[in-house]
Parts: sequence; structure tokens; C-alpha cells
Amino acid sequence: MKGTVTKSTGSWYQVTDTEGRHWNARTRGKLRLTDTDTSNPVAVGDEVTLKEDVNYADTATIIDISPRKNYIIRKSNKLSSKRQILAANLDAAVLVASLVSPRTSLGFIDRFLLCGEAFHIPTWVFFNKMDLLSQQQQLDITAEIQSIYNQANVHLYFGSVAQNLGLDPLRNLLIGKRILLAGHSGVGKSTLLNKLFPEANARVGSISETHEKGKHTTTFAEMFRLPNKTEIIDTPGIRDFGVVDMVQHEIAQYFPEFRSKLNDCKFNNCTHIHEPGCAVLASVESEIIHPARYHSYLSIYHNEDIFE
Ligand SMILES: Nc1nc2c(ncn2[C@@H]2O[C@H](COP(=O)(O)OP(=O)(O)O)[C@@H](O)[C@H]2O)c(=O)[nH]1
Ligand SMILES: [Mg+2]
Ligand SMILES: [Zn+2]
Repeated sequence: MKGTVTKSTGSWYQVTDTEGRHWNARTRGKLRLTDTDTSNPVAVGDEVTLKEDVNYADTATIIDISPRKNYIIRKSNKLSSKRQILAANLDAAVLVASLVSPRTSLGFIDRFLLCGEAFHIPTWVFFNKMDLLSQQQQLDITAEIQSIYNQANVHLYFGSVAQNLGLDPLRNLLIGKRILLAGHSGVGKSTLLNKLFPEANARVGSISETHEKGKHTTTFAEMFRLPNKTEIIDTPGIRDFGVVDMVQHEIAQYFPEFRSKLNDCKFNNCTHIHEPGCAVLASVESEIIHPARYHSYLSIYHNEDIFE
């Protein structure tokens, strides 16, 4: 029996089989773990093979995981080598960011975008909570961010879930796809999901002012399968996004605005840091590549993870 993992709670998984039946499933020792360095061997979005547990109703054992088409993976903690797969087998990802309350750094955004590029997962960035900025700040900041990502061909959306602004273009993008919703805790992922697709009825966190951070919020990734065939994976807030499994000399290829320059570097083993005749450095100089993006490149190259 085959199924799709829709929720992961650590030791138990919710799996929906191809006939639409829901199972509580867990892995047993027999599951061949090819990758022991991940904190979650089974991820939401995984296609699995189940064996019904005849002694308990609606209970099954995951006996195999199908090879993943793609996934978003991060390192969550500087001290730990453990990697976490946020979700697997995606059509696209939306990174929800906010400029205040909480602030999402460019370093975080660029690390997430890099992972999407590496796995060919189209990734869109939605800047939420624009209502918290003054009219002038909105104009200035939007222009600044657009200039940073202009050459990177990243699709940026600005809006406010609270004020129903900027949601239609996003909704149209997502319909019919399997989408990961990611971002820091409190940026408005669950609120966005509910606004876009009210039938999802995802849990929304109380604001941190009340010092109830974490209460009633999403603590586990969960896939909402909607009647219109849209599948949205809401995730708990991630604080850090450490890049993993990246070969150092390939990093530049995952910056789209660097990619077109790479053949023009004088040395084919150019690191784009100090070499003469480097086309990337020349593009930074002539402002074709934005300094903020180059800064992210250096930071990722030197393996400086973002741990705020
Ligand atoms: N001011 C403002 N608050 C928002 C907006 N969107 C969500 N929020 C609030 O931000 C808090 C966190 O939202 P939630 O959806 O739980 O964030 P999540 O942790 O990313 O899922 C809640 O109190 C929401 O009401 C917005 O556009 N503007
Ligand atoms: Mg949430
Ligand atoms: Zn170079």
C-alpha cells in the first residue's frame, strides 16, 4: 500500500494512502535508513510504502520511502551536524518574510533561495506585514529589495495578510501545486494559508506580546490537501537556515545573476573572491550584481551560517 506523508510529529506520521484513507504510521527498525544524518528520516511529502498493522485500527508501519524528487533541507543548529528535511517532493516553495516583527534577514532569504535553486524548486518570496510600515517606508524598502533581486530573477511579492493586500497573485500561483510555506515563526504563514484557502483552517499563533510564543502554533510540518488539488505544507517557524550538502565551488552557480557570468572568468577554477579577470567581481563593481547578494555569496562560501 502506497501513501503520502501529510504530517510528522517526530515519532508518528500521518499518511494518506492512494484511496484517501488516513493512517497513523511509524517506522520500525527494519526501515532501511540510507541517511542517518537527518533528524527526520521521513519527511512530509514523502511517498511511502505502508504495511497495515492488523492489531490496531488505522495504524500502519512505514516499510519503504520512495526516492525524493527534491526537498528543502537545512542545518538547524551550529553545534549539531543534524540536518532537517523541511518537506519533500515539492512543486514550489513560498518563503514568507517580514521586515519587522519579526525581521527576516537577507542572509536567511538568500540561503533559502540557494536551496531552491539547487533542487530546481521555484521559490517565491512574500514580504508580509507591510501594514506595519509607513507609506514612505513601504515605497523605499520595496524599491531597495527589488533592486537587490532584480538581476537574480527572484519573484517577489509584497503585501499584508491582515489587510488583504497582495494576496491574489500569490493565490493564483499556488493553485493545483504542492507548496512549502516556510519562514520564521510569527511572519504570518498560517494566517496567510487560512486567508488564501480558508478550508485549510490552520492554527494561528497568538502574538508574542502576550508572551505565549509557541502556544497553539504549528509545531510540526503539516500538509493541507485542499479540494482544488492544492497541497500546502505549513511548517513551524524556522529560526536558522544553515546550508548543507553544498560543494563550495558550485555555490556561485546557484546565484542566477552570477551564473551567466561564470564562463567569462579568466580562471575556470575562479572562486570569485580575489582572482584577476573575475567576471563576477567585475559585475559587482559595475553594479550588475548587487553588493548585498555578493555579501551573501561570501558568507555562504565561508560557511558562516546564520544563527541569530
Ligand atoms: N500586522 C500584521 N500582523 C499579521 C499579519 N499577518 C499575520 N499577522 C499576525 O502575526 C501573528 C503570527 O501569525 P502566524 O500566522 O501564526 O505566523 P506563523 O508563525 O508564521 O504561522 C498573528 O498574531 C497574526 O495575526 C499582517 O499582515 N500584518
Ligand atoms: Mg504557523
Ligand atoms: Zn570569478
